Amino acid sequence: MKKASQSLEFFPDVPVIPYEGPDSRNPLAFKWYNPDEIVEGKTMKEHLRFSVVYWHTIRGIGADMFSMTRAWQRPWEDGTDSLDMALKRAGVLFEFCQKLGAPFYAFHDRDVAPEGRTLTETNRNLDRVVKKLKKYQEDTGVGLLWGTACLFVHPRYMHGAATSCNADVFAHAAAQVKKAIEVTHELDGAGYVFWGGREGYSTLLNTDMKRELDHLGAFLHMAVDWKKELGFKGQFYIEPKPKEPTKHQYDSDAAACLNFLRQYDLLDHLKLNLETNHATLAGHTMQHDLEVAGAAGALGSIDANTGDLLLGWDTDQFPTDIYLTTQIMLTVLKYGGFTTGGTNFDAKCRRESFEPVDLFHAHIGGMDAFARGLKIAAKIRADGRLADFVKNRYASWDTGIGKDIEKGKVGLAELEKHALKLGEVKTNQSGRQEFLENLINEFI
Ligand code: XLS
Ligand code: NI
Ligand code: NI
Repeated sequence: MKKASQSLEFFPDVPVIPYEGPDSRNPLAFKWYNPDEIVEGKTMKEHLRFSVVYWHTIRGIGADMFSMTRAWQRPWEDGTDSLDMALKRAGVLFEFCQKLGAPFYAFHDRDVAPEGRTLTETNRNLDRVVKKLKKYQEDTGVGLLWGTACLFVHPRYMHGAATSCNADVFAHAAAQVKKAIEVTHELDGAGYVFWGGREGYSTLLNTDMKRELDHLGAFLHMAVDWKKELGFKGQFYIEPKPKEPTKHQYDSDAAACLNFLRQYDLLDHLKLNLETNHATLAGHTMQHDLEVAGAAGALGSIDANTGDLLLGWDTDQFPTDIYLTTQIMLTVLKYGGFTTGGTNFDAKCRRESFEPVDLFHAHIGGMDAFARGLKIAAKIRADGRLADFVKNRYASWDTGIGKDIEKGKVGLAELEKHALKLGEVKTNQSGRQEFLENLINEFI
């Protein structure tokens, strides 16, 4: 990333955000995120790969289920969805990323450019904006973490896109994804995300689930083929979510996605983009889904947000819980860290936080929370007691019969012989959950 500009255009009252350390009382400074600080041999910036989302941060209006009226002050908006406005907004995104020191952004095709009357006109609009985004990327050094296609806002997708009951809708979605992959390639995106916005159902009474899943599998294969033909080297991801907008989304959690990918022979082509609040809506912790993905070699990227357990829907709040970020970073580090992926703030301010400066407070808080989580996780790993405990807990698998089982050397008959000889089995040592919970708190 190039040196940040102190541009006064869109956020005139906000300077380039400095790192001032934990004692600072400046709300527009980082207390923990120190981009060049080395943790486990890499800079924080390389570890965390922060990304700002176009949809909430640039296009959000503070809407909720009870009001679609703009609540948020964005002085640069002219109240239209024109191409000129779209071109101007690109400048807002890059000034924001530069002042924040976020090296990446992410977008849906329809976030950056307006739909036209026809697909041809829509694609032309997109090309115009993409040209501008490319220029800004070159000027600022801010890069694209991933692109995606919005297959859930337009009413044509009410029954789904790749899982629509209507083949023409499937074709329209395919055309849209083809173009979205092309522009992501043009912008040198590190990845491309498939989130099944309306791929699911409201009632099984009108749904042929098997047929819909087959179509989704075919759709993703077409995308994989197109990626090859295009020479796009970025990583494909699938993003699990159990519900919203449909009652039951097909990509419900990490395990369901992996099973789907395996069933349709797509496992080599897609990793997972895991979102914290989607995992909790599925009844899991984020760390659970990260472990499921990591164990399958499919931990790709994260959408960093958090939910509100009292509300129980996709509130997309900025993450501030250090315990949560510590757990996330423990698993991310365990599986070798991000390569193409990053920490993407798929998060939005509350409706009441309506001033532009709130966007800075929100992202600074999220970045500091992750920086702390990273440092704490690295300390826990360096200390080694947690890892040693887990290793010892499984010690019986490192020698003797355990080793033979893992090596596939024995079957039921040999194990019966072993068990009969033993008579009774000694239990393992205590699981010591409380001791381990206290140990984690030593570092927080
Ligand atoms: C919605 C999803 C969405 C994806 C991108 O809940 O999180 O924002 O990340 O389409
Ligand atoms: Ni997301
Ligand atoms: Ni979400």
